[in-house]
Amino acid sequence: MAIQTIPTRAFEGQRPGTSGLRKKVSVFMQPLYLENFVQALFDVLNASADDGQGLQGKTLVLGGDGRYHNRAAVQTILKLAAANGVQQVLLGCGGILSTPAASAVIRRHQAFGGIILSASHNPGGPEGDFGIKYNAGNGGPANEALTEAVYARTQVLQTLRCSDAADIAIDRLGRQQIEQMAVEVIDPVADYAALMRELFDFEALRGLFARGFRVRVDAMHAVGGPYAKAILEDQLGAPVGTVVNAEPLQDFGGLHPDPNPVNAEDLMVHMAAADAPDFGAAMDGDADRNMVVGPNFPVSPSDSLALMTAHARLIPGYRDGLRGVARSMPTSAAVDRVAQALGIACFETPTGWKFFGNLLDAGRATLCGEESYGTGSSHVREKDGLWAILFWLSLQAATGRSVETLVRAHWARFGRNYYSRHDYEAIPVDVANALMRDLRASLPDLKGQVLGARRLVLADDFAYTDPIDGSVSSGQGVRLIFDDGARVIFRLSGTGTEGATLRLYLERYESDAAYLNLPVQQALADLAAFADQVAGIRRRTGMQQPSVAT
Ligand code: VG1
Ligand code: CO
Repeated sequence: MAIQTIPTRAFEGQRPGTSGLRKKVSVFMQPLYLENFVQALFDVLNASADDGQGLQGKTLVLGGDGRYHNRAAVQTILKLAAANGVQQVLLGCGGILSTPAASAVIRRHQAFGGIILSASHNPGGPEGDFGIKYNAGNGGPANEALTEAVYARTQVLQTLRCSDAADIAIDRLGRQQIEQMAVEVIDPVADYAALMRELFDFEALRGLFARGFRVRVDAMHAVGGPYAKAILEDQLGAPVGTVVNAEPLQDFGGLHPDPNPVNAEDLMVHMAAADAPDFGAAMDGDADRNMVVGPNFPVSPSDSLALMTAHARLIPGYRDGLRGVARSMPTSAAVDRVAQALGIACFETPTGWKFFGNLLDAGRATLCGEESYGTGSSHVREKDGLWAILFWLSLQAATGRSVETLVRAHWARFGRNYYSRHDYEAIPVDVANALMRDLRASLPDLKGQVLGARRLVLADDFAYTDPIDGSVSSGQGVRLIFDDGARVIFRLSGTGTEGATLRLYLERYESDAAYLNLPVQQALADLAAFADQVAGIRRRTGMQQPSVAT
């Protein structure tokens, strides 16, 4: 074994997006592409550790969602880590760690940080996507200052340091060695499951299953399967087969591991059947997202966050109440009303979990959520799909009420925020950029416009000042807000790998009991038409309707 110095070169486009660096597998498989990014990361970490020791003496966590290229990438990263001073790596067995589990492992072992290999909800396989992101010692996604520093370094880097050691056995638990670095292969589920036992009343959940409560969790052949099986079937006594598509596959079995009613179609079919289970849920590629569904009754992620907030005290881990809540800007304001009723703070952040980290670390927020099927809490620093599933199961166990009854009672008390996201996918980058540029330029003229009975009172580009460290993130999405609270939001996705994706978010509030049950798209049709009128979506993209509307 020896440490080699290898010449490298700058690659285009190594700037991380909303959640790490995501590219086609073929891009990641170019010689030195992954190496270049990881060496840049290690250079930045070596220069920035508070104790002046860089990665010397430090522990990193490593694992991924098991998609195509995961195993090879793990071996490469280990050899780079060994040559860059890392003392120890905690590696999920088989190279596997769900995103929330990686966060849990970093926190429980007080690691310096961790590398997560995932393109999350993006399709996998040789033709699909791969991704990598760095999480800091709090278990959460690196902040923008760090990801920008890594990007800058990728552009000037000239050499890599890498061990020429043989591959290690990543499927064998226990300790191995590369150069001076120890690799501890750990059970990917154990720490996470222990954390869930601390938060939830497992006895009560066992009772729920013992009484015959029927659940269908669709793991979409992604990394959540082993976690859901271990906790629901092995530890809580749910019947074998409760978790379906449970075996992680490198291409997710050709499914699109993005849990929404469109992509999780099979689950929706089962939940609409006459003999539907009592509760259904799905998770995404790296198991940080969740969709929850009652019989014939999908729950919007924004409503889910609001409901969890309203009932949190029923869960042992949140018995003492919540310090505050946070939602991303495009997420509906349903949770805001609950926070107000509870007398707790509600923060509005840009899209992406990294913006919740400081609020969670400072104890200012306990629950966080995004409209994109993500909810989580201070137990880790990522959103957490299985945690959300256990939360909803616990609510049903504690109240004896169904999903639909819980949600309808919530609307009756707080009113309903009709909500939908329209995605226009794979549009040419220049078309998308021109649309956003022209929209931004037109903002001063939009204020005061009238749509039916409502008037536009705010038209701006969202900027966020982090209340903890004062950092400013601007250009986070165009907001058009009406006097009745209705909102139309535009932003471009930062996780896609093909062209650009325009996300249009529509929301309006309804408190009249006679109008709580409208079809969602119908309830938002005038706002969608307004959005098209001001931004020229159909004219510019040539698309008559969104690729996906959820
Ligand atoms: C999307 C979602 C965002 C989420 C991000 C990562 O980002 O909108 O809410 O945090 O994906 O989720 P964008 O930039 O494409 O809108 V995951 O589960 O893909 O890590
Ligand atoms: Co994800």
